[in-house]
Amino acid sequence: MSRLLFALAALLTLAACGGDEPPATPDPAAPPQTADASAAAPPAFDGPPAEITLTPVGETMAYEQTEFTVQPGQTVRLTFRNTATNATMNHNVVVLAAGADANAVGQAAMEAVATDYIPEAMADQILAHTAMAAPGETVTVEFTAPAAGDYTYICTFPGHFMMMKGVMRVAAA
Ligand SMILES: [Cu+2]
Repeated sequence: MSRLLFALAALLTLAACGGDEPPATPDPAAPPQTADASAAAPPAFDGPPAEITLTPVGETMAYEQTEFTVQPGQTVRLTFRNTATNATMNHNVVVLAAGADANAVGQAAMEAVATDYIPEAMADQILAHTAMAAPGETVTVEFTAPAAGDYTYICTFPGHFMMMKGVMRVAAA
């Protein structure tokens, strides 16, 4: 009996080890990691998340809230309620990394139709982004606030970024 159990155990071990999982090697096709914020990682934050809600100004290409403040390392729940009714007024919120070139990201986004106007080649310049919200839709993204500083956010729907922007201020309370 014990011999049978031993054989069974050996078989199971073999099965477990003999899987065709390839060794973990970095996948060259994997998308680049977002936010090169590792250089300035925020300190651990011990507190409730920041609940931030943005809306557009009527049927225009502008955010009602052009700035908000969160704390370094704080969890940010960023919600965008697209209160527009004009069918052409799609919007999103794209929070840019420190030192990102908002114009370059906005320009590249215009070509990024397949990825909902998020330019994947510029992922290292994007901290976080919501999905694109059609009029009447609400979208949310959750992320960790980076180190203290000012971070621009823009809407990357084609043509909007020059007008539709704001600043996320990260500062210790
Ligand atoms: Cu927009």
